[in-house]
Amino acid sequence: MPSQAQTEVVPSNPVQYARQGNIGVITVDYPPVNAIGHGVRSGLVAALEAGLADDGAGVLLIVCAGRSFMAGADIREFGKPSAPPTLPEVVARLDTATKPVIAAIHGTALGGGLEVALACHVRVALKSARLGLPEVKLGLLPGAGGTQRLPRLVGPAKALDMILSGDPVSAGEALSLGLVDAVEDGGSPMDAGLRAAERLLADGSLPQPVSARTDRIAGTDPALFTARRAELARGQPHLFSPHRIVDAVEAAVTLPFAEGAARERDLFLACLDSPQRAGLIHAFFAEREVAKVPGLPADTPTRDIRKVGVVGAGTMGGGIAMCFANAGIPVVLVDSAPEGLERGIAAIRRTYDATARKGRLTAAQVEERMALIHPTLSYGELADADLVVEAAFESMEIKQTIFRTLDEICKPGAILATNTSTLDVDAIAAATGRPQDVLGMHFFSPANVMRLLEVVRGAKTSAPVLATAMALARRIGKVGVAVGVCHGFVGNRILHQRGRESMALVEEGASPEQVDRVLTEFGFPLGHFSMTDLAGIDVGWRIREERRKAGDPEAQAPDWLDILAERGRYGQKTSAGVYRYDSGSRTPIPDPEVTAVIEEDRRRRGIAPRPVSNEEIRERCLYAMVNEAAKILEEGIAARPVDIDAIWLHGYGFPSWRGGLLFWANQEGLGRIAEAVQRYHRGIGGPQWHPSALLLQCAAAGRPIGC
Ligand code: 3H9
Repeated sequence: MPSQAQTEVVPSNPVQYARQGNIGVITVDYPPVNAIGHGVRSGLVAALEAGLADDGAGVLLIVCAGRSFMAGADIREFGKPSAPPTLPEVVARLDTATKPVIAAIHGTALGGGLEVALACHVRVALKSARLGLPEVKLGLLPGAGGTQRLPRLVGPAKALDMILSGDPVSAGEALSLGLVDAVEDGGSPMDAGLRAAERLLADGSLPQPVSARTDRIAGTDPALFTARRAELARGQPHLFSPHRIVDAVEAAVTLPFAEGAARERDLFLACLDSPQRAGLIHAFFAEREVAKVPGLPADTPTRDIRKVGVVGAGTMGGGIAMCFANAGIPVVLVDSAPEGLERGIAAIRRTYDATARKGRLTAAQVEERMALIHPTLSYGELADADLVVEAAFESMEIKQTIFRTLDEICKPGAILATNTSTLDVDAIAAATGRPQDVLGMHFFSPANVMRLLEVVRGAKTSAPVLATAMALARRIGKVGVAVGVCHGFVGNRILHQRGRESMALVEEGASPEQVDRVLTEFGFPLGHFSMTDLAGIDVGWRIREERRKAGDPEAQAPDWLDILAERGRYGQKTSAGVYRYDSGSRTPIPDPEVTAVIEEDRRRRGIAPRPVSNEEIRERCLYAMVNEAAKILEEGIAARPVDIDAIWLHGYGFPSWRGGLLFWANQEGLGRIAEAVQRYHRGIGGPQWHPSALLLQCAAAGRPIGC
């Protein structure tokens, strides 16, 4: 998904060579993040040759313009034919340079960017810089010497930690690890680099390539690799590249440098060819693409959000308040019940304290964040809020009453958002005299953790209000996806399909654990029934009970899940739900009591159980989701397939290496999916299996959905 913006701003020559005194300066200037595309690679080689040929230059310095050092290879080039020089050729040229080369790092030095720095002879970094090899997150491994040079600097165990997690380290940590030679507090990268160059010139040092070092890798215990392989087999059995990373780092300690580098190249190319690379790179761009809402120009004015109100101090409201406090935005948290408010604040503190215990927040940070959340029983304190997010009980009557109150109290121009997951945002907006300022902000539980935010655009929501919510999503670290109004919006509407099929499959003869196994083998972190236990069976049961008591003609008769809830089996919180749990454990254990409840339910309904194949489970759970997703596109509730992909990646644990629901569907084959959907429509029937016209059209035309 090439970015038009980036291609337009490419300078004609992204790498320049110039001399300052007797220091040859190579400047990379390729906005926005100095990604190492073909122009940068050839520019680096040309500038290096110029520097080496320049008799006036005793030392060479690589420095980057803009906000960052090189953020890696240009991801947009992967999967296309690559023009020489390759990045491994560039770093090989640096490694053997006859003059010392220094890398001066600011912002982020990631992937191929860090590999360029590793091939230099000296590295200096600004204190604010971050350094890492995130290739694993794209289904790759560092393919320009990173797996060979990093272990030589920081030792193989730490190198494996860094490369397998893909997480960057701070400049301070890089210094203590030996990854950089000096860290400078403040100033420009150019100044830091020039100072390092002066020191080298004064010492008369010769180039000392990292590739020649063996002190940190000598005598490595082979058990290190056995242990890492076992960990991966347990924790990440689906993933391709982590296993190749262990092979590559092992090669660094067992083979001479040149052979290790050749092995790394082979392993990198295998990763490059893998479908997981394509899926993960799609997921990378999807996260960024959803921010660009079709029909909403990038220069749409946004409103200032300096103070936020949250109505409702329950689990959702508390989590939402934390999202804003975490981003430094003051929050007024309103609840009408004093005990509800107290419980809500206590829960927020417990969550922050738990984070602090894990070392992810300091005690001072906990207090700062708590101080940003102001609890109150008075709606009046929302008068000067720039945005209010309502997170009250899921009832139209209650929400409309709240919105009428907010309309009276809140200042003109304040944005009023509802966190409803099922109700009609337009009907809520109609309770106010300012529907243009109303929209949905649908957070996912736990709101302070889950990255997805469905931004629900009502029929009358104005463009600046939508643009503000999208920008705010990014500011609070969420992936905001604009969607339209319908029951369940995009994510839950699709989830409902999987849920319905999972239940039906069990009624027909599958066991909950068989359904869950198929889904976890597909790559979901949890199966449908484990997820139900985590969310709590009682939530849905209470809603269904209310409907039944109210005589709702559409209310369904109690199913086996309802019977479990009636018995007090609410899920993990009661250590028993669809599964049972040993106290303090989250591991689901199949329970004969549940099997008996299911069997009794089948008898009551007159269903003779039959063997259900894993293939049928896979098709019915996943293809029903794809069919619904296609209908959502047809209706324009989601604008693009990439929006649905991002929603399922960030809200529901869709395996990122499969790229997203529709990216995967295209790989799976729309023809195959359409054929199965039609087959189930004939066999099972029901509106849910009614084939989407878009799905049929794309399948018939042999084109992917969205093209
Ligand atoms: C690699 O290096 C392989 C080598 O080992 C071996 C090769 C042989 N390429 O994220 P942002 C775009 S693999 C192309 O919004 P931020 C991005 O799409 C690479 N484009 O900014 C966006 O475009 P747009 C290893 C890239 O400040 C714009 O830049 N490196 C690349 O929040 C701004 O990005 C990585 O995996 C790229 N490498 O975060 C690093 N990077 O404006 C991936 C960014 O059109 N990048 N773009 O939407 C990142 O983690 C973040 O972008 C970064 C900046 C932290 C750098």
